Amino acid sequence: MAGLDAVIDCAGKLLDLSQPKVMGILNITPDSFSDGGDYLSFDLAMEQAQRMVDEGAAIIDVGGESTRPGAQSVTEAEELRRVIPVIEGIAKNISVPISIDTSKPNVMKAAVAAGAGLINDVQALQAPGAIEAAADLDVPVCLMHMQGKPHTMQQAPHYGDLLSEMKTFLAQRIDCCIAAGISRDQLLVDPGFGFGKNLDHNLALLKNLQELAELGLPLLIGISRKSMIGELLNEPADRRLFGSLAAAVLAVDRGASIIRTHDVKPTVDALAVTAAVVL
Ligand code: 7PM
Repeated sequence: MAGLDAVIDCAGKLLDLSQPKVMGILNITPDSFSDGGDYLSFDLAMEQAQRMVDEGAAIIDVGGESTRPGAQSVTEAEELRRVIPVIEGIAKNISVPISIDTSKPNVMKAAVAAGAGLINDVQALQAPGAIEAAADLDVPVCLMHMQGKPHTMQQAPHYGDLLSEMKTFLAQRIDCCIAAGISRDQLLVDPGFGFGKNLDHNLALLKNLQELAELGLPLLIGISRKSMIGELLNEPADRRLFGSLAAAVLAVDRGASIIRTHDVKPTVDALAVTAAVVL
C-alpha cells in the first residue's frame, strides 16, 4: 500500500501524510482532568499536550464532548468552556495542528477562531448547520461513520454488508461536503471503530480496511484502548496498550494515514517500524 502524497493545510499548519502520523488525544472532560475548567486542569492539559508533541504527535485532538457509547450529551456552553481556553493555550505554545473533536457548529467556529485547524466530527457534519459552518471555516474535516446515536448505538448494531454500507455512507457524506463547497483535498474519512459496531464488525472492518482506503482520501483510525481490544484481551482500558499497537500496525498496513491514540510514543515507534516495511 503506497502512502498518500497528500499534505493537508490545517489553517496554515501543515500535516504531511506521506508517512503515517499520530494524533494525540486530549480529552477535556471532568473525569479526565480532576475538575474541568479550573487552572489546575488547564495546566495539566497544557502539560499533556506538550508531552504528546515531544513524543512525536503530529496533531493534537481536543475534545470536550463525551462521545462514548451511552454517554450523556454536553451543552454547547459547557463544551465551549472546556475546550476553548485549552485550544488558545496550545495554539500559542505548540507548533503542530490542533483538531477539534465536536459535532456542534458553534464549537467548530469558536475552536477555529481560537487556533484549531481541523474539524473531527463523529457525526460527519450531519448536525444542522455543521456542514455550512465547516465550509465557511475552510479547514479540513474528518468524516466519521457511526450507526445510530451515541446513547444507543451499541445496543444492536446490524449490517447487511458492513464494508459496502460504510463506503456508501462515507461516499455520500463526501459528496454532500463537496456540494457545500468543501474541497475534496480537505476531507479525511474514519470508519468509527466502536460506533455502532460489535466485535465481529470491528474485526471485519480492520481486516478489510483497504476497501475504505479505496475512497482515495486519508484514513484516520481511532482504536486506542477501545472495547474491541478489551474484549479480545479481557483487560481494562489502562491495560490495552499492546493490543492497541497491534491494531494500529494492522491499520497502517492496510492504508491508514493517521492513528488517533492516548499513547503517543509507543504508537509513533510502532508506526515508524511499520512504515519502514510497508511504504
Ligand atoms: C469508547 C468509545 C470510549 C469511543 C472512547 C471513545 C473516535 C473519535 C472518539 C474515533 C474519531 C475515544 C472515543 N473515537 N474521533 N472520537 N475517530 N475521528 O477513544 O474513532 O476517545 S471518542
